[in-house]
Amino acid sequence: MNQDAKKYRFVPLEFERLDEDEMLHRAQAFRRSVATRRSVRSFSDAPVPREVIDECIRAAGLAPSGANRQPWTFAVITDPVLKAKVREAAEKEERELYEHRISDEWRADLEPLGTDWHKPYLETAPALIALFRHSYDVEEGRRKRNYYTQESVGIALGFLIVALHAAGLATLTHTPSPMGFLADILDRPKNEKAFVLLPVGYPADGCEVPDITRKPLDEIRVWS
Ligand code: IYR
Repeated sequence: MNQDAKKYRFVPLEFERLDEDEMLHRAQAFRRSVATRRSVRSFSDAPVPREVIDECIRAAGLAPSGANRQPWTFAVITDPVLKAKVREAAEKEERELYEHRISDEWRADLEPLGTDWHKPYLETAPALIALFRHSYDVEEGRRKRNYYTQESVGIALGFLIVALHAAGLATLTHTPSPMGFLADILDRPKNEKAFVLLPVGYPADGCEVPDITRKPLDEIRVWS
């Protein structure tokens, strides 16, 4: 299989070697920028420019992926009718989750964040990005394998969240559970599995977020 696959042409890497002061400066600037990113659950209904979202998806599409298979689809939903359908289906699953499926430990862990099954932001946010993972692809009628799809799509999601934040937009990393309804509503092919649903927009006026802390470096990093 794949005996006729051509090797890539190799080209010089575009790479700028920075001096160490500049490296630290840029690392600090990036860290300060991502430090202001928060998961938002209260959105304004103000529309967001399509080209900004497209540009951020372009950035997400630059993420590394197993064998460069790029096993992802970013489905952007702005149609109010579709958003209402998504909300209805998500709330149905989430109600079931919160009322029956959730373990006591999980419920206790979510309690301080104050989340529940109500997901009004799925209609309020001007755009929802449903990210689909291609467990495989179909090429010329044949099933083509993808590799490390969870890792690849997870990295692309990270790029996307950071790109949207850099563009001045807020997101929520929402994982309705289970989320098979997204593929149904959006009519995605069978090889695509919903990975995450990302409401995107501006925070509502007076939006509040929990005053969480992040683990200090000493707790998350070991050198050897
Ligand atoms: N999917 C649910 C529950 C939930 C789970 C985790 I882990 C969170 O960090 C937040 C919520 C929901 O979206 O409410």
